[in-house]
Amino acid sequence: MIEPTLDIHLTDSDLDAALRSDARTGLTSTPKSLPPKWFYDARGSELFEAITALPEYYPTRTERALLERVVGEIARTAQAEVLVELGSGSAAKTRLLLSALLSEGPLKTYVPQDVSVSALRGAAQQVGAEFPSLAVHGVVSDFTDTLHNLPRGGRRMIAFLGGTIGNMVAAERAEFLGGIQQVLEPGEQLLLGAGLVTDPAILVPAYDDAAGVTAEFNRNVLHVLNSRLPADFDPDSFDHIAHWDADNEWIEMRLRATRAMTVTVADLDLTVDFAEGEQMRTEISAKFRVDGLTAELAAAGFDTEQVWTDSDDRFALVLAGR
Ligand code: AVJ
Repeated sequence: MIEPTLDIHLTDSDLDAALRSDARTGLTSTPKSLPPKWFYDARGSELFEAITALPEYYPTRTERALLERVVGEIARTAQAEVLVELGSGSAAKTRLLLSALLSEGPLKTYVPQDVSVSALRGAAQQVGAEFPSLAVHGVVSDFTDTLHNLPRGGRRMIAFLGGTIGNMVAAERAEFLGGIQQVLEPGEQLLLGAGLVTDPAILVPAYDDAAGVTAEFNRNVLHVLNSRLPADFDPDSFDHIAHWDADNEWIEMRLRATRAMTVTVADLDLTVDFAEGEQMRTEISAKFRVDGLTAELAAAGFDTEQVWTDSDDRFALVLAGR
């Protein structure tokens, strides 16, 4: 096994500063909002893992089944020497991609990128043990602003899976895709996983499950603020809302104050008033149409090479070249 390396471009104090800035901006805006990236402390990541196993939450298993079906084709087309995985999440997807890229092509290096050092150490350990011929080069960074920190050299494929692109509004996606396009060399590729617009009767329960796991995941952002700022939110006084916004074609998650409250955020010297019934946005999860997705990729300078969708047209994998 080749000893894994880890580049750290984002420290705990950078993350702390970002949390403070996001909390101040979001809690003093009208309407209030918080960015979804702060869901994912250890408990939030566990809750998300639990979500992916819920009967109502189809995206993860749909993407995984689709990837299983087409990963050989992707690997033969891509002929990647380096797999860069942005926001490297589930080990199951990674394993599928790595073994296909190894058996169908010249893969030599795996570059997982994440904001969490511990997640990356875990990934490096697992992948190193299972694929001893691969060099693992972890990158701790925020994928939205540190693309230029990705290692160069060797034909790369950048994978951005899971539908996380849906957490960005159109302008953010344009900037993000444009940034990826700029760091890629001609002939390198992006593999993008994105949720598709589907029946709201399927979509809404996926974000509002009967067991209440998504509600707890949503409220977890308040626990994160409580422990890290610290703040004194009473998470149980907020209801979970999952709303399908048909105009924007996104699911919007919100927290709704069930009573009037004043919240104190000690480190920010901030007190925040919530009216009874006030709603705070915590996430958008945009869903796409294949035409729209390829148009956004084209606008960012990508050439869509192939699009695969599942048989219910709920999820798409897109291979795009620079
Ligand atoms: C991990 C961002 C893809 O938007 O579906 C799951 C997060 N939010 N349930 C998504 C999430 C509520 C998820 N992503």
